[in-house]
Amino acid sequence: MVTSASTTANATASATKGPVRLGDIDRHATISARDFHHEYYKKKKPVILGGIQDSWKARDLWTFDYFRANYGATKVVCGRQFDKSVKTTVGEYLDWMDDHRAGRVQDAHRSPLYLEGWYFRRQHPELATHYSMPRMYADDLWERCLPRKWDPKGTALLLGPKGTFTKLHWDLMSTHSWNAQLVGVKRWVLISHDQTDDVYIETRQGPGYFPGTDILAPDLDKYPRLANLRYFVGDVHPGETIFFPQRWFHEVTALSDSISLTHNYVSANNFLPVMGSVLLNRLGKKNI
Ligand SMILES: O=C(O)CCC(=O)C(=O)O
Ligand SMILES: [Fe+2]
Repeated sequence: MVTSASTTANATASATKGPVRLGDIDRHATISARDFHHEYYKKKKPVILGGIQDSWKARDLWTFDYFRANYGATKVVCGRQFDKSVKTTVGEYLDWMDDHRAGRVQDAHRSPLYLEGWYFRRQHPELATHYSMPRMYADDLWERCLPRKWDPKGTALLLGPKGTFTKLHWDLMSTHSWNAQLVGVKRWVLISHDQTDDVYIETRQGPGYFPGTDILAPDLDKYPRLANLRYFVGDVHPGETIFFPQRWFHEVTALSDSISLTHNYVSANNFLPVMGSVLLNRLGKKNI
């Protein structure tokens, strides 16, 4: 059962000028594959789902301590969105998180240093056995049919402290996505692709952060078109998984220390756009 309405502009749509909150992202404690297919997949509508992780080993196993004890020496790159990226190891990053928590480091950026892309599948394939592809997305054509070397690097772990921020963007190559929240809570802001004209190109799919483009705190003098945007919002809690279809813009803030798992995928209803993007990429064209 849907526990929150999502389509009507609510009364909180402020009198003050700025992006308008349309409502909450739909949320279900559980959902049948059939209902998911009809209500969300076919309509290309985002939703937050419980239940998906219930049978996952990762659900209890994946903690900061577990990653420190077992993967401390693994090389990773942090902080890709902001300034220059930092090469480190999982263990060093977690030590940095401890220092950050204790107030021993100063952060000059909009987001604390963020391990936002630990592409673990090649390095540590056993981690991929700790979860299973959600049954609703069983037609993941990328996983099933396409050459592994074309993998768009769409599967990653994200670890970070409270306050990490991912700027508004849409995901690579017109893929659909799911993002499973294992530890901590994240606030997601979602904007439909039919508003693309009012989203500045800087924030589509590319590196770099542009101060003033935050949807929850926009600089409307610098980015006036942001005032036209209509967004949905939802907090994703441990054990919940958010699904969002191709080309939905999203901005994400960690409300507490967080571990999440992201996966981009291809299915029948986005296969052609993804293939178009793959082709453009292989021809060396930017596809944002
Ligand atoms: O969790 C975040 O900070 C961003 C996640 C994201 O953009 C994604 O999963 O596509
Ligand atoms: Fe994303």
